[in-house]
Amino acid sequence: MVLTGAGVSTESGIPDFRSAGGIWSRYDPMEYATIDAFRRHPAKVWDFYSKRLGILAEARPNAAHLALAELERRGLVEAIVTQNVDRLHQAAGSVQVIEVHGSIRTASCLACGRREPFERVVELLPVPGCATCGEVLKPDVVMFGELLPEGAMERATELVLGAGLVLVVGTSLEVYPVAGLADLAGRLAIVNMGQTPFDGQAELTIAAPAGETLAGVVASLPFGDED
Ligand code: BV8
Repeated sequence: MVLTGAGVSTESGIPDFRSAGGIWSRYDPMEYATIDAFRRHPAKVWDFYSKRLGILAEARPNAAHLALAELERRGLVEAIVTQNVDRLHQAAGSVQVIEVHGSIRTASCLACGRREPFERVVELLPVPGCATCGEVLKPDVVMFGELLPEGAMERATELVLGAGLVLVVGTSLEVYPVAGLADLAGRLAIVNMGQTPFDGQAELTIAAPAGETLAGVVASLPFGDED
């Protein structure tokens, strides 16, 4: 099974969070990515997200996303657990994708639960309001201090415990509870430019770009997709 983060999408032009020049170097997550910050200043948080929505809407899957989809097609990858909200794994053709930090696909009303699709949310910017009760809609991403989607961690834990290999790609493994999954891995391999707190537990670490590395993995497989 594969656990991915923002580093798998940087080659699609989406900045990550904690690298030099990453999103958190320009925006304080306590001011823009916590549920309390959203409740206090929804317009400010929506301004932050509307900038990201613009970038995410234009982004296309890169060689890393495509390689992971190919590995799933060949039966070598059972599923991807992603912290990304950008939908690029699905756009690359991956089927089994668990979005543990939600997605930008929809936004919901915290008061009455009404849900609006991405395209409608964009029309309602700068501060999308609920057509049912007038409250401000919240992007369906998991903000700091918010619980993860129902069942997501259970499914992710099941996949980690059942996997012959846990392959981590493009995440600093600093955000919980997801980072804790690496602790449960039997065999662990990490493809990540930067260091992670779990490198010492990994059987293999490759500090190289995810695109060329995973494309290289597919190219080096002993058998093609005809088998
Ligand atoms: C929760 C929103 C219950 C979506 C995000 C236990 C200990 C300590 C703290 C906590 C704990 N339990 C809970 C917490 C608090 C908190 C937390 O973990 N804080 C951390 C920062 C200390 N966790 C939570 O709040 C979680 N909720 O626990 O609820 C609860 C409730 C109340 C009170 C307590 C608990 C919710 C966490 C989710 C938060 N939402 N984002 C969005 O806007 O996208 S998190 C944010 O960070 C992103 O979603 C992202 O997914 C996540 C992880 O970041 P990464 O993906 O790893 O990105 P990063 O930039 O860090 O790393 C990228 C890596 O890729 C780098 O290393 C880089 O070198 C590498 N790279 C870059 N390019 C490439 C590459 N590698 C290869 N190739 C490349 N081309």
